[in-house]
Amino acid sequence: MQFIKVNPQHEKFIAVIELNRPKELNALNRELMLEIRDTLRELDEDDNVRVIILTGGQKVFAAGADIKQMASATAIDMLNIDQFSTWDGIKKTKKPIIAAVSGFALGGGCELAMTCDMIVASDTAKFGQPEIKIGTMPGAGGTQRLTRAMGKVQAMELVLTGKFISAEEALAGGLINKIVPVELLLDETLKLARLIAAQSPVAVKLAKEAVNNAFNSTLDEGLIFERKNFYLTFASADQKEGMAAFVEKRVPDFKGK
Ligand code: DAK
Repeated sequence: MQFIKVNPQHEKFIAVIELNRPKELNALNRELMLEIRDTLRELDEDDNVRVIILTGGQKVFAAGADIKQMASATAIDMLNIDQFSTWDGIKKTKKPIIAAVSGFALGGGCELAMTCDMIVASDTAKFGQPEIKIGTMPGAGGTQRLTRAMGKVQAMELVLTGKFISAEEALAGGLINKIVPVELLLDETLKLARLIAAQSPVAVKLAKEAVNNAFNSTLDEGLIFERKNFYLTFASADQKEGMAAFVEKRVPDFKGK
């Protein structure tokens, strides 16, 4: 991997992907996005991985798509390259992905964080969709996911002005899960990851799918979908183990079966 670092066993059941283009502030070129897509596909199939953390390290998450790479592209180039269709691969990942964000998460960087399932941010994090300042607009989910997370007026302000918001503003707006000191970013994200990794991987997958389905369905459709996934958990050994462990007053040992 040229533009990311991957540790599939950072610790038991937890993989860490780190963006690694520091000189370009982790700008998301096509090759980097393909590396993320391929890595997520592998980790999703790896039984030793239950939770994935995606981070840019302590300095910067990602300053957006690589402007230099796309500056002279035509619309047809963009259509043909369709670099951001690789993001559909991220969305298809069944295991939970937590973004650990520090410094700038701008444009495609903010969209990448929002494509993840949760966001832990350091106190230095800055979020924004500044595409408007370079004569374009968000193209990888910014107008949709930001609006769903923060509501119309907040999303409209960020998308139309290109202004950045602080971690505090992102927390108040419902964009992120929590703020942690920058030097503890990975440690605190790992704490959240461990809580999830201790649960039944089967139930986690089904629950993630049901939460995401809330964005694509009416309430009634979503409730039916949820109920079916709930019933499905009863086909797993993990459900039997979880409920037996409760009755026997012990910690469950989930196997993902
Ligand atoms: N792309 C390429 N290089 C970047 C970059 C970017 N997005 N952001 C920063 N860099 C590079 C700078 O050019 C500089 O390189 P050198 O000059 O040293 O060679 C180096 O990183 C350090 O940057 P600065 O010197 O500017 O550092 P500062 O601390 O002064 O400023 C900054 C940091 C993040 C405020 C500033 O760099 C900045 O404004 N960066 C651009 C932020 C931005 O506009 N982001 C949105 C990009 S557009 C698509 C869907 C979506 C998208 C594209 C396609 N499809 C569906 C196909 C998404 C588009 C975007 O994200």
